[in-house]
Amino acid sequence: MNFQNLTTIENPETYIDVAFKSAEAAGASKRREFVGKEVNKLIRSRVIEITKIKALTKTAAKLLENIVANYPSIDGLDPFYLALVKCTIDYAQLKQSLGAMAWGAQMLHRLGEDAERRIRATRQLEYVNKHRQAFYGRAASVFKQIKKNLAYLEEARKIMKKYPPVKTGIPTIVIAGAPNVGKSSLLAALTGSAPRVAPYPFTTQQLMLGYFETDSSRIQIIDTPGLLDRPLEKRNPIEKQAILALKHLAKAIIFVLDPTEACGYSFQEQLHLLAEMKKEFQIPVLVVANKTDLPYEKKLAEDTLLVSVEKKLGIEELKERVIKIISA
Ligand SMILES: Nc1nc2c(ncn2[C@@H]2O[C@H](COP(=O)(O)OP(=O)(O)OP(=O)(O)O)[C@@H](O)[C@H]2O)c(=O)[nH]1
Ligand SMILES: [Mg+2]
Repeated sequence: MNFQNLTTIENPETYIDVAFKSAEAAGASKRREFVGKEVNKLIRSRVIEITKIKALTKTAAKLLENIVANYPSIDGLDPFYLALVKCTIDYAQLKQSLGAMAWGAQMLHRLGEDAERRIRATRQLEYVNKHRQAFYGRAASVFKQIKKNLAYLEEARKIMKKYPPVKTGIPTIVIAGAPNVGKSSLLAALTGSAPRVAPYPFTTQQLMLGYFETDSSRIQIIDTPGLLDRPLEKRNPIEKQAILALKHLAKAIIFVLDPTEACGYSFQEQLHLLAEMKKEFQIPVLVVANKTDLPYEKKLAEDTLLVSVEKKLGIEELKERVIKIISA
């Protein structure tokens, strides 16, 4: 899903301005058609004002309809993005705001038809202009009534623009683990992408993506913010994003341990987090012990793969294990 290219939602005044300008332009061009022609004043005025009304209705309604059309169709979203929307945006308000755009467009059409009918019915020249003017006022008021909704759609757009451009259709592995254990370093080593790496916890503040090719496919690796061992309801929004990726995208987890405890979290704590993850997500877990270039005393389970991102040890072996899981 492409959230990055959503177009800016403007304030009502901007839309009113665009719509009114198009109405005036259409009116002026219609007026020119009458130059030098002998036409009854009432008829001429009717034609010109109705032209303006139609132009305004069409432009204004189209502006609102386009907002809805350009917005991702929320119900059709992939489960990961739907969950992300629900966790970062007020879903009910979003739906209501999109509904308000449809309401506005419909309202404009109805008001336009109504004004046109009145103008056709009147026999008095001065009423033609009055009806058109009243229509202008009502059309502007429609936009003012949806001011809050426009503002909310713009707010939501700004949030969605920052969503990670995750690909939902390709095999995906999620790197997880306690803070500062070397997850981002590992992503870089596996995929050549360049996430921020720093010697302190919580460096990664959003999902980071990388890819590597195998003979037959492309594999997506997602690096996540460091997780603390705590219940889901206590997790912050960034941790929740990581959980969503694990739940909806991951075919397997690479769980990174730091047996040297240089990360600042005890090995015991890390193992507890690992156990929790295994319980919560019923997918294969590849356990990796990183920083093995440094001394450590902790005993590791037999199936733990020893790596050192720093010394580029064990990376190829890890890639092979990833490919094996993906093709299983
Ligand atoms: N000695 C050693 N240090 C490493 C190794 N891998 C990563 N580091 C260091 O560990 C620190 C944390 O690395 P990151 O890759 O940022 O760790 P992270 O798990 O992504 O951290 P958060 O995003 O904060 O959770 C950095 O200072 C790295 O240079 C390794 O194999 N050996
Ligand atoms: Mg990181």
